[in-house]
Amino acid sequence: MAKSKKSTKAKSKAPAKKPVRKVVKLAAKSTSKNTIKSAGKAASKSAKSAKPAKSAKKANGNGAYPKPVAKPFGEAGKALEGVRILDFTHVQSGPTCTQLLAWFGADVIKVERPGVGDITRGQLVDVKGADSLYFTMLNHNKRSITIDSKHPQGKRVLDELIKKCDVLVENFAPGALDRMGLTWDYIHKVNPRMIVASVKGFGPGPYEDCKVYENVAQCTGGSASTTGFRDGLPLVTGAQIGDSGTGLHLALGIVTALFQRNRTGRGQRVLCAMQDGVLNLCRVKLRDQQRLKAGPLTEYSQYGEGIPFGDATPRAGNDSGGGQPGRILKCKGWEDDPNAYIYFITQAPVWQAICDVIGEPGWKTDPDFATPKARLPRLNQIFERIEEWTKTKTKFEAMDILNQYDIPCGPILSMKELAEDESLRKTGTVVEVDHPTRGKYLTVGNPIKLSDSITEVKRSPLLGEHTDEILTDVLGFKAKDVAEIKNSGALSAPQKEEKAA
Ligand code: CAO
Repeated sequence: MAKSKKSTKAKSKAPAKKPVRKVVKLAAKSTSKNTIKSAGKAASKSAKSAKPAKSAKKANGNGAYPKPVAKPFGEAGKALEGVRILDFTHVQSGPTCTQLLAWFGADVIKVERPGVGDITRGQLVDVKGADSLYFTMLNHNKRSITIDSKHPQGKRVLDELIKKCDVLVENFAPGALDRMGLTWDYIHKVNPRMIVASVKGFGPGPYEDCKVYENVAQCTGGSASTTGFRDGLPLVTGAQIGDSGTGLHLALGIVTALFQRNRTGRGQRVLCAMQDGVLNLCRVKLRDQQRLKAGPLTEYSQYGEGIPFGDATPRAGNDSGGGQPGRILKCKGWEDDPNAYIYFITQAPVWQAICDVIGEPGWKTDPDFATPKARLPRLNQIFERIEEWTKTKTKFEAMDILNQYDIPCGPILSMKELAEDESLRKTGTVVEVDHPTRGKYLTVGNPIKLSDSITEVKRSPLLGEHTDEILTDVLGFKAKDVAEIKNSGALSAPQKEEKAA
């Protein structure tokens, strides 16, 4: 804020510059190691000084914390080390969740149908004979075991897994887990400490039995009705807020249930409905729904355009969802490059700097433009004028200039630009992984950085790659039992039809 005040004092022609902050390349300067080190120091400091008072201990019921380990940050094991996950997930929502848990150090055992596996292994295939990117990018750091969960010997293996795991995660269609005989009552009886976490399309109610995919959730969770332009169709977004968004919610639910289990000693069910997850992410649109009662939504473009509001939150194009008006504006080259645009926010504290940058110093004092309230009915005019300026700069030039004055903005980065961004590579947000059948590919690494639990992104497992080691090392089956289970056909693809033909 203090910095912004400085820039607002700038004289009309050339606003006072402060040292350039190259935000796009900023992350390149601070390597992940540096970030981790400093976060680590801060954490270690607070850990040393954090001696909770006796009453505080009682209040939150955590009991005594162990003495801080002496090992350097990042070398004391991973956050979820010791937690074992029975991963019954498929497609995107569930795998997003269990991948995160695996990155935090949980041993994630993915149970897949023999011969087929997670259906995404074979969807959108780009390298013949190799697991698809759809699969590999959602199943890092996991182990794979193939089990026919409806075969009696498969049930035998699953029972042992239930005893040995802490969490069962699934996103089958409603009722599928029960049809396998794995009801909550059954699981809870076999292992009372087991947490059973599920993604479903809907929570209890009229649609609870429906199968749901990403875009259905975006439509039923309020995202589609509020995305797009007022006079156009409802739109779905490219961000997978229904699938990956719900997976994120579920991961938090699981970690929270694990934390509570430390106190209660028992597991519980965790349910995330995709509709609920999307609605949670659309919270501000429900806010606006209620604000409609108090009058028009003045920060929406349609207010300035004199178009009356209906009885539901309208689509607002690229208007900013907050109290600071923003738009996507053309930059130099927009005629040929579909991503030559910048998001520009006319944040009130930097209004004077904006006026100077775009060459409209008179707007700083003009009563029609000087205050946020006065500007609201004139947003189209204002953004058209700003766009005249942004069209003279590339999106990166505009970003560099605007950042000197703390004017919030962001270039529209293409997937190509993100894939090639050096700073994202350095922080481990974009990672190159090697895979035995498909070779090298790029993936998104763990977006959540912990200073004491460093993520190493390991390739996804081949179908059934770890079946033997899980049967023997995790479940302790003797060679005789392994042979019996394998010979029963419970772990392999059925071949009867081929023989008959
Ligand atoms: N052994 C034996 N059978 C197995 C098995 C295994 N290892 N793994 C799965 N199956 C069976 C299931 O038991 C089920 O059989 P029944 O219906 O006969 O009991 C069958 O495979 C199909 O499971 P499904 O209904 O979950 O899969 P689907 O392809 O028909 O539906 C989806 C997919 C995603 C629509 C559905 O699972 C769903 O609605 N899930 C909840 C919401 C969700 O997560 N959606 C997001 C998916 S990501 O876009």
